[in-house]
Amino acid sequence: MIIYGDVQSGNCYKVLLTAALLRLDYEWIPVDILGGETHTGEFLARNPNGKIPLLELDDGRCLSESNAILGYLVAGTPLWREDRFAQAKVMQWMFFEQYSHEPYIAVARFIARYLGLPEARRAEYEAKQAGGHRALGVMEQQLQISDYLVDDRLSVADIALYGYTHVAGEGGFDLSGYPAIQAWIGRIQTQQNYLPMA
Ligand SMILES: N[C@@H](CCC(=O)N[C@@H](CS)C(=O)NCC(=O)O)C(=O)O
Repeated sequence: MIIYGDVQSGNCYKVLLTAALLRLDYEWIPVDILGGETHTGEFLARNPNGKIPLLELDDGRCLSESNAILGYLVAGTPLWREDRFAQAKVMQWMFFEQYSHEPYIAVARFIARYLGLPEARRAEYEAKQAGGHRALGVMEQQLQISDYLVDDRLSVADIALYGYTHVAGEGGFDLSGYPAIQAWIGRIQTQQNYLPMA
């Protein structure tokens, strides 16, 4: 399979980390988002939404949306769950990631890290801080009662949230006030086959 992505992107890193933990083989094709490579005709034929990460299977079928790709990769592995309620809990955290976490933390990080915090986007960057801290607070509350987001075992929900949480500092989010999140980050980093972000 082929993974199209950018090594600085947390959404792409989620896919790379999942592939590493599961020891999956893949070809990596770097895509320059600032250079417009997600909007070429060739790329849009694979993902009409013009975004990475993108997974292309050996038979040519394509899958976009990082968390859908994660779901595809972990099916039938210990990173998914057997129990119906636990499966729904995993999805709950993955939807939370896309609606209540990523739009704040990933976007603030994008403005700071990719764009160099230009004055024209400073107000937007600052407006992202409250929502990001709110999301971190929700995670902190859960991680004070369980080692991982769903039960006491790593699942794909942890990978989905880890992608941008562990680099939240690059978006201006100080994690020192979130001890349970810091401990959880440490637990993920000591997993067998862990792959650090490039
Ligand atoms: N919800 C999508 C978000 C994907 C996304 O925003 N990708 C960014 C990079 S992190 C991108 O491709 N940006 C280029 C563009 O929008 O043109 C996912 O989780 O995969």
